[in-house]
Amino acid sequence: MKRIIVASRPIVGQKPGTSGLRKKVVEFQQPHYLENFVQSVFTAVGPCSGQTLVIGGDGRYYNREAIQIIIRMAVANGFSRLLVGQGGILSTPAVSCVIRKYQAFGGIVLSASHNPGGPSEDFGIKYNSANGGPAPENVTNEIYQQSLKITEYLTVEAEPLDLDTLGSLLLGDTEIEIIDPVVDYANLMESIFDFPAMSSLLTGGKFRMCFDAMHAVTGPYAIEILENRLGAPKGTVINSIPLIDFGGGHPDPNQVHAHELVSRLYGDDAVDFGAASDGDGDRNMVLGKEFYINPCDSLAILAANATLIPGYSGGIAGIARSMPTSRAADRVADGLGLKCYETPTGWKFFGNLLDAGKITLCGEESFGTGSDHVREKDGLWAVLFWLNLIAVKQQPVAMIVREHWQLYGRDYFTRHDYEGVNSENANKLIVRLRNTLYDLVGQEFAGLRVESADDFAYQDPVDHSTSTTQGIRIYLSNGGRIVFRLSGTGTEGATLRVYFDCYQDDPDLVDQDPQHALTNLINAADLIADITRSTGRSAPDVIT
Ligand code: VG1
Ligand code: CO
Repeated sequence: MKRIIVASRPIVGQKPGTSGLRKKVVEFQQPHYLENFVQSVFTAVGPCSGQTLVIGGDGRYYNREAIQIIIRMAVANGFSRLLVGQGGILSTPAVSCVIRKYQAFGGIVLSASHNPGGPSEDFGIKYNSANGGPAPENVTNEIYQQSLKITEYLTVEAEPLDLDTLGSLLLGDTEIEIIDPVVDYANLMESIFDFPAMSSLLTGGKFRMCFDAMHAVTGPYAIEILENRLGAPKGTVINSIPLIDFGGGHPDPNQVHAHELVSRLYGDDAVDFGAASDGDGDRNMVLGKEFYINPCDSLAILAANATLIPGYSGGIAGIARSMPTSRAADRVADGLGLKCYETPTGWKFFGNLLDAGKITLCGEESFGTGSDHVREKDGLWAVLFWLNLIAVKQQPVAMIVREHWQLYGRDYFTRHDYEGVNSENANKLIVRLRNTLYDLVGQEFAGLRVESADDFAYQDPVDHSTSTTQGIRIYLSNGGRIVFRLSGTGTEGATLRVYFDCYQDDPDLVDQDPQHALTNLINAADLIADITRSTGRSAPDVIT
């Protein structure tokens, strides 16, 4: 095995976004592209010699090739041990679990999450730190700085390794272990939830569920946990085989993209509970019979009922939600006498709060929910939490949610996405809003007066680092809120996200369609930001 130093030059545009670096596959396949980024990571977080690194991905196109490249570079950079998921597979929460369990130095996750996969689709890479969580902003900034001044990278000459056979091999002085991608994660789930109670629910004959793995990474995890360990009938997990192009689908667990699952929740033969996860297994959507649970409500309900779950029976320390997420969780925190933190979008902002023990549960409106069991959002964990809750409460999903609304009131929520918008126009829209924020206050739009408006800035309560320009917030006279921000995960043009939420505490008015309940906010947003004209779209591409 020969160690080689390859001369290279900076490549523009390697700035990590909301969740790592995401680009089209062809961009990653350019000479030195992946290598430059990986070397920038190792240089930024190093020295790496003698350390353990976890490597895995969601199985999408280019996953295996990228893993071979990263293994060779990790060896050349001095790591003494690599833990690689069999077949190159490790879900995002499983990487987090494995890093923590084996006290690794860090991990590399290969995924573009919910973005489609395939030769002309998306790829991504993300670095996770020793706490198992996405690298915080100071680290991602340093990685970017390194990418701007790189002159060479280190690798070794070696044949591609067999990623499919479990066991250990040596490359130079580095021990490479091909690990079972599922077992550590499944054991962790079994330590948190009441598996006997959930198993009785799933095998009792009265309750049926369907889990849609969307041909992405959660298939093997869901089969092992739901069908093998909990005894749910074979076929409970659909689309369970990870495919490099996700079967041509869009592995985003919402009602638009998980339409096969949604159809199983309707009609005469509807199942009682449905769930789906995304490309890399960190998102979740949960559904009851003919009933959709908004992720903001899900977080609030899990928090309100946490003590019913063995892993949280001693109570929770606090809650956090991303800023655009509705304020439903805040009401539960209030009721429990706990603090609810409001963070910028992206899981990396929860890391310090979790590490410091300030929060136990956290979530985002974008189908992300999690707890201090790992440092990533965790799709299957959320599904198992709901199953455990149903097993204890012995109530249908819809009843659990409606009872919650009766008790706390309902925070109506919806998000409108305008995808693939001209970047210049999208940026202009945000800048225009930012520059006119103070003039907006007092003005009326669609019958609602603007009470206050700001551009969200966050100071981390633990390390006091600040993050500015995290989204424009506009508070209206009906108690409603509109948030505007641009996506940091897309690979084509810009995606404008507009978030709406409004509280309703009249028990007779908590069962409306959110699009209806939020109509005046939606109309106000168009007037405030001139969305139709700026995007050239008469309606959003995706509504969640
Ligand atoms: C989106 C979501 C954000 C989430 C991020 C990563 O980011 O809005 O809440 O944390 O995706 O999720 P953005 O910048 O596009 O709005 V995942 O499942 O892609 O790791
Ligand atoms: Co994801």
